Amino acid sequence: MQHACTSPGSRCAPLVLSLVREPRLRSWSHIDERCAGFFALGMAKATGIPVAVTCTSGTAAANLAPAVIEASHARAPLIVLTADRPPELRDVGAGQTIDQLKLYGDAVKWFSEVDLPDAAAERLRFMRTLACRAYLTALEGPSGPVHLNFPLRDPLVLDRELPDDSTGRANGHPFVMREPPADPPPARGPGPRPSGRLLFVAGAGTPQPADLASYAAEHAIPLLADPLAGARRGGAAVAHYDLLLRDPDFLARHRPDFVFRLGDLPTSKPLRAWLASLADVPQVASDPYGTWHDPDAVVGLRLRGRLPQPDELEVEPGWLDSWRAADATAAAMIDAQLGDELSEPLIARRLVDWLPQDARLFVASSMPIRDVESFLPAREDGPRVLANRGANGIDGTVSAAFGVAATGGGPVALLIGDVALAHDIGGLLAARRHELALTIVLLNNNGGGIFHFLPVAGEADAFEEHVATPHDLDFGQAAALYGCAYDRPTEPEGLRGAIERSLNGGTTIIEVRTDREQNLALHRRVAKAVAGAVSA
Ligand SMILES: Cc1ncc(C[n+]2csc(CCOP(=O)(O)OP(=O)(O)O)c2C)c(N)n1
Ligand SMILES: [Mg+2]
Repeated sequence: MQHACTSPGSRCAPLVLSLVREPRLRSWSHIDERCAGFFALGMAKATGIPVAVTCTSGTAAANLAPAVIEASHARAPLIVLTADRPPELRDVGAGQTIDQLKLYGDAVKWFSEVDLPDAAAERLRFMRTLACRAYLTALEGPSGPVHLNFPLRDPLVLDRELPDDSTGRANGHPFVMREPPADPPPARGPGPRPSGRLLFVAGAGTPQPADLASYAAEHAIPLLADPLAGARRGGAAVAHYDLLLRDPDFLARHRPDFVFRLGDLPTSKPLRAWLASLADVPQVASDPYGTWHDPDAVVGLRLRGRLPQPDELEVEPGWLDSWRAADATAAAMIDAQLGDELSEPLIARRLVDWLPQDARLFVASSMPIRDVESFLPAREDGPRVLANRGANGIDGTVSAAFGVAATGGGPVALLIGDVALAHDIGGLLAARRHELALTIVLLNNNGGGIFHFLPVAGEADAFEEHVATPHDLDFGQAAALYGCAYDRPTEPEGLRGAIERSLNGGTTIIEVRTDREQNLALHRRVAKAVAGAVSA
């Protein structure tokens, strides 16, 4: 373990002090437990290594729930350490006491009510074993959150010396070590022989995405990869499937014979609807964790994360060329339609060009993640894309992005809408308290632009106030309150310059104002132009 997040309180002092005084851990202090949870989540997603998060008793523990739920859906390893009152102080009117047993329900892989600890040798062995078990459980299988609840009695600080503890292993080794999980067997076995028009669909959690991209290119199999898969690259990548698959003509001419799905399902609605309509086409899902992403019940074979063996494949000649030609046409139409005016799709398309190779891009739910999926071109390398797409929440996004920044490595950019930023505005506190740098590109359309794409937009009496929720916030003031720099470019070159300046250090909010209605119209124009050009 490398990182822990703390939040203040009296009951949690023994946990906080233990974490903070452990020299092998870096502890990050947070005021708001919801922010602490998402910050820890961002670190866990970026590193894949379990991160501890601790808090005091009562509603503090409930505030960790959103991050725990996202960690569960996104397979991120979190170790949640909640402080609690001891049994004699539960349900008797003692302050700040709620029922914390199994507080997060099935969202955690494991819950343990920790015994009131004393320092006898056998209790210390139990405690060390418990710690190793929590770590390994969070990490292994599919990764995910675990919850340890600690009843703690006053005085909550040491009132005498700790006895000598000689239970540790030599050389600081873990108390319990476990053999790493074995590789899955080769992906042969039952099911149809893949041949003809093969297709790869890859989402978050795709194992070895670079290998997949080269494999797809080598065997001429179109690869439809969500940017979260890390596989939108190489000679087989089809970047603009979200737009291509809106055209019935294109669908009719590109019916596959065999679909091979890796990782989670991508977000794209047209892609999901299309896969659902291919109920009679053999579909294989390959996922090392056995995650069940099949809302339309069309998958007929599940593999454990491997690709088909090369000698099994027979791919129809010209099949990939047809996809790639359509993708190139789509790209040209997108660029022609977007022109050089600052718009939400243009930023989703070009933001990565303005970031260094080693940057990481965190993308908020709502239109940012959808636009990145639709418009981000295929590229050989470039920023890793991260998001909270396990449970698709707009909450905790700022904190999660700061958590990614806290793990070191290259710079981190966050592409976020105004409602999502307002939701986690307190997350900005991490910039100053932890001196973290984050380039926040804020798409401010004063409300939830996504809802204009949905039928609810027609419910005129309630739509604007209760669904779109305009707030008229002045984010420059938020930047000032939290000690962030602030910029408001109005054209692409200005945005590029602002990003470049921001990358020199510190946290900057770079606000781009857009209009929800115009954004809807622009998306429709692009989709229509792409469909027209591809049909032609
Ligand atoms: C925690 C949570 N609450 C509510 C929602 C529903 N929701 C989805 S998108 C959205 C609006 C987001 O607006 P904004 O961040 O400005 O992005 P835009 O739609 O404008 O791109 C809301 C409220 C959600 N996904 N998560
Ligand atoms: Mg918005």
